[in-house]
Amino acid sequence: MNLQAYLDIQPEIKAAVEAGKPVVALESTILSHGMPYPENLEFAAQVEKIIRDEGAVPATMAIINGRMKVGLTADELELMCKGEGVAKVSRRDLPILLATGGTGATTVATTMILASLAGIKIFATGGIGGVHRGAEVTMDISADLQELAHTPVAVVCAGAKMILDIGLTLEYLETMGVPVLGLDTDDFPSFYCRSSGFGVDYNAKTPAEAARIAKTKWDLGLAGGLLIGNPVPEEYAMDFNEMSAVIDKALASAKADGIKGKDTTPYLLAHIVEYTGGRSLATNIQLAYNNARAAARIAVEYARL
Ligand code: PSU
Ligand code: MN
Repeated sequence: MNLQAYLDIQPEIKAAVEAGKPVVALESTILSHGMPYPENLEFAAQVEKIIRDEGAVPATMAIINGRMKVGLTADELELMCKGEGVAKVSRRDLPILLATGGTGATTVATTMILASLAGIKIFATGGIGGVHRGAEVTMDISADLQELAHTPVAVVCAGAKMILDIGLTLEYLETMGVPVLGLDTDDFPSFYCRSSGFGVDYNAKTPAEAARIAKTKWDLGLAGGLLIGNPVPEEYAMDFNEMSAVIDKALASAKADGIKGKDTTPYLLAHIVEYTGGRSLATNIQLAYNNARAAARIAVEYARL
């Protein structure tokens, strides 16, 4: 396969990967379809800075004019943040976008694919997609979970939002053989809140321990990734009961508006921001910074192994 026909890796990132230096992958759907403009511009720059301050190289992913981009220029980041004409690209969409010269933002699933092609093992995001509530009827299960089953990347997240059925999401990951670690926590976090009522498989006390578990999985030749839950810092966490009510309201609104498929997650995210008067956006930004920092520390430890 001639990957160069499809893939552009920024020279700094390529050199870091080749030298075994720490690199952290970042997604762009969080920018184009998960956060409003212009708040996402400042966020995109800051998240990259946090990773650099920890001694790792950031690699934000996107599809631009039919090419897979590992690492974006300032102009390309702005294009993703403005989000005009920017598709949401999951695994199924990738060949279509590349063959037709399209432009799109990468989800967790697609970011894992690009990271894996570029040799990047650690990825920071906000929250992952999962089994949606009511999936027993809609069959709406994010492709992110299958990607975790197959693609060797460790994903650092603040858990999953309660827009999902977190219990079923964790069952699905168990079936697919994906280790779910907590970073210094026994509880799987629920994005805005530090716990979800569900536990993790193992509480990794330090970034070094998380890195060692990831390396061990891949040394064994076990396919797929790992999920690392990193709770939002206490001072930015939101009230569990308040968020449960907000999410129920957003879900009811989505149902009334007939929202389905790939539009569901962006619709719910936008309505949650609206219903909380923007407070949820501040939490979202802070938890993603926290994940970038943790992922960079894990990448630094992984590079030492
Ligand atoms: N969940 C969030 N914020 C996000 C997403 C999910 O709390 O921004 C984005 C991620 O890019 C994730 C995608 O991979 O939505 C999942 O979409 P879907 O449920 O359509 O698979
Ligand atoms: Mn879906």
